[in-house]
This record gives sequence, structure tokens and C-alpha cells, in this order.
Amino acid sequence: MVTAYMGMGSNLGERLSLLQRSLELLQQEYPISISTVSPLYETEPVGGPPQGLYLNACAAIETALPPVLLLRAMQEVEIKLGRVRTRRWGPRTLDLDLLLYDTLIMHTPTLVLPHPRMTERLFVLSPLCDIAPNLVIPGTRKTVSELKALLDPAGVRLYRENWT
Ligand code: A4P
Ligand code: MG
Repeated sequence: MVTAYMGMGSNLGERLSLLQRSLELLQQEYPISISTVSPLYETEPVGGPPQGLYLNACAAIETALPPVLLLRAMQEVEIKLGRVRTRRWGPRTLDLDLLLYDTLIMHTPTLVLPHPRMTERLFVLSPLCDIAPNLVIPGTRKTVSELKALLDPAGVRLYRENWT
């Protein structure tokens, strides 16, 4: 078993229930156990075209699935919940990103770990810091809490403490 961390986002449709449903499906249909879920944040969109506010959260996952199969499970859940793939960084009903898989560093065309943009994004580091502040991000020698302190605090606000 390893611990992995998933980033979750939605800015289209029934944002809250899509995020809730994605956690249920991952656990019902795959050998995945969600051990901790962060509070939910409402966040200003970063990059892409003008679009609505996101809800973002992070979850800690316990699984024996290898990283590529874990990502595939997350992508299948995105599709089951009706994700329409539009433009990169554009609005989406559900985006599940694999942020970290244990201490693994890897670069393939379909999977990069740690997630390449996670350390620059407060919408990722705020919820991650709530559940794993002292985790060292592989390749940085810094903890989540240290990396978060380097970012501009604007654009991210607590939306709901308990939401699952
Ligand atoms: N991929 C490679 N590594 C990974 C990984 N660690 N986790 C590949 C997930 N996917 C990974 O992803 C595109 C491709 O990345 C996949 O085919 C996969 O093989 P995608 O989810 O299909 O497309 P995307 O999400 O539009 O693109 P991308 O580059 O993943 O965007 P990001 O980085 O996920 O950013 N603003 C706010 N406030 N909140 C957000 O949640 N999200 C984005 C999307 C932009 N702005 C945002 C938010
Ligand atoms: Mg993505």
C-alpha cells in the first residue's frame, strides 16, 4: 500500500455534488481507499479563458494500484461523471489530478509526478497543507507548508470545512 494525493477541481455544473460523487465512485469501483479529505475552497480561475470560480480540494488515497492505473481510475471517474474535454485550462465539470504518488518522481508523456504545476498553485497547496503540511515534495526539499508560504495568498477562500 502507498499513500497518494489527489487534487480535485470543478467550475461547471453542480460543483459540490460532482466532487462528492467522485470520491464515492473511486472507492466503490476501484481498490482505492480515501483516508483524508481536505476542506473545500472556492478559488479564482488560474490561466485559461475567462471562466467561473472553482471549488478545489485534495484527498489522501491509500492504494496498491500502480500510478498509471490510479491515474486511469481517476480519468474514468471524470468521464463517468460527464466530463466534457474542452480546451486546456478551460472550464470543466470535474478535474482529478494525481499530485503525488508516495515519493515517486517520474516523467512520461501521460504522467508526470509530482504534478508539474502543483507547487505554484495556491488552489492546490491550501487544501493539501490542511491534510499534509509537513510532507516534503519530492524534488524540492521543501514541505507543503513552506511552499505554500511562498505564494501570494489572494484568490483562495475557505468554502466549506466538512463536505463529504
Ligand atoms: N498528466 C500528466 N501528469 C499528470 C498528473 N500528475 N495528473 C496528463 C493528471 N494528469 C496528468 O490533463 C491533461 C493530461 O495531463 C492528461 O491526459 C494526463 O495524461 P487533463 O486533466 O485532461 O487536462 P487539463 O486539466 O485541462 O490540463 P492540465 O494541464 O492537467 O491542467 P491543470 O494543470 O490540471 O490545470 N484554476 C483554479 N482556481 N482551480 C483549478 O482547479 N485547474 C486548471 C487546470 C486551470 N486553472 C485552475 C484549475
Ligand atoms: Mg488536469
